[in-house]
Amino acid sequence: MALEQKVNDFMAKIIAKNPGEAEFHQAVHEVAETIIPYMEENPIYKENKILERIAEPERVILFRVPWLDDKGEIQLNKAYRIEMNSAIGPYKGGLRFHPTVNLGVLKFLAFEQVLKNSLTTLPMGGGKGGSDFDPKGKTDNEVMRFCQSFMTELCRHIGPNTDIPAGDIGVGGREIGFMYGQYKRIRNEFTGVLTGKGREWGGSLIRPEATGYGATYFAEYMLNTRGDSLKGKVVTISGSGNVAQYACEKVTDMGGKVVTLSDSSGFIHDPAGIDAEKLAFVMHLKNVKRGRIKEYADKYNCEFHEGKRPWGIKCDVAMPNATQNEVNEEEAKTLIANGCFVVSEGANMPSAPEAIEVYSKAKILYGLGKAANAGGVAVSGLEMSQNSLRLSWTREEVDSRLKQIMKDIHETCVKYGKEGDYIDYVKGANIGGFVKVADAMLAQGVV
Ligand code: NDP
Ligand code: 2IT
Repeated sequence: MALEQKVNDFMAKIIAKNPGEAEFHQAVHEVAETIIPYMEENPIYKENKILERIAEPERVILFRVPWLDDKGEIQLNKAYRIEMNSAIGPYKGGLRFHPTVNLGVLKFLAFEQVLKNSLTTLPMGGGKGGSDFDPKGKTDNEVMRFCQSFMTELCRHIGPNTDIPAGDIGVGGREIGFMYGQYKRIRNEFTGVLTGKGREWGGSLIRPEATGYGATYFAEYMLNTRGDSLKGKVVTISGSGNVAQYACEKVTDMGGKVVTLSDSSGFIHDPAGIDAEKLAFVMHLKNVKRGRIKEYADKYNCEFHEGKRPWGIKCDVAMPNATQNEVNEEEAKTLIANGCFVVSEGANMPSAPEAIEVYSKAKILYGLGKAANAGGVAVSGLEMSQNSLRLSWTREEVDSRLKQIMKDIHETCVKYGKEGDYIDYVKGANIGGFVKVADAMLAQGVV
């Protein structure tokens, strides 16, 4: 049977078993395309149905979250925790609070997380969770009451050696604080059950920065393979949240020029570059005032493109740092036509399959999310280590470990993805992440 047919047959079963979960199908398909050929050469994985097993969560927890808004009215949200795979460590992965959250979205994220965590070199299994709660427009008190109600149920299922959640879209320091307080109150224990904690109460230095810094280091390592670097490069970034902010900071530190940022209302284009002072404005606007990116354009007198994404702006490097499927085929073609030759994904699955096809035909340096954005969860792993040691490392210590991990991930991609002069990072990351989990599952029997 031709390989394509094998992938199609495998996907037909996944689709039948998980109806309506489009993002989950998309994530599994991308992995199946590289792992099915690999299993032809390594039949032990096929005989042991490893791919089928890793595409089925070990456990899914679904619960309701009732809470009272400021008017005293009852509000109700749906919430989930997907415990995807614990072959190489406890379940680990973020929580997303966004109105688009549903089972399929969280299963795609949990599936990606298993392979990503394996790539980090640290002993972490994969999970993901969240709720369709929208923090936008809510008061701090409403967010607190929601987080407390959410954790009142979630706390039965997680633990520092079982399942360790963290942040993702809509979950930052404020939400982690409220959830940690409630966990501690119910369980009467001060442990490393969440990562992304504040530095005074068990958090790690560099965790807030880690995803954006890591995706930037990954771009640099990709450029190094062509004897090049970020110095002097024009960079477009989407998003203006946690990942986008620290990517912007690191790119600028490394000599690049960031010319765009966005939110769900549109993007700003600042040809002069978003320097440290302008970024401080963005951080205050987004993290404290919780305002819209358009205010940047008003303040610095540059263009705001309402309802648009930044991929039409000429750049050398693109960093999609907002959300899934935010670069489509047309946008990928435009990027390439404008000379972009590096894509480093801070977001999870931001490029549609057709966009990936375009990158791979053009043979650009394409660092997919599960490799390029693994720095966030890697430093979460380092936060867990520090919590277990009851010590905290310096900024320099954590940053140098982060850099080394991103370098190791890059090397794993090269090891499994090198084809002549070209490095297929999709193939490299998928196989590199898969092998460790698959071997652990083989060793642990039919579980
Ligand atoms: P934040 O909530 O801090 O920021 C998200 C940003 O993306 C905001 O600017 C938001 O705009 C924009 N955005 C979100 N959803 C959409 C949408 N549907 N359409 C357009 N814009 C959107 O999240 P993070 O920065 O933490 O996460 C960004 C991405 O990075 C996600 O894909 C996440 O999974 C991934 N990631 C995060 C890690 C972390 O450690 N935080 C680790 C690894 C990956 P608006 O405010 O208007 O909604
Ligand atoms: O997608 C991700 O890797 C994250 N949101 C971070 C997960 C974590 O546990 O730090």
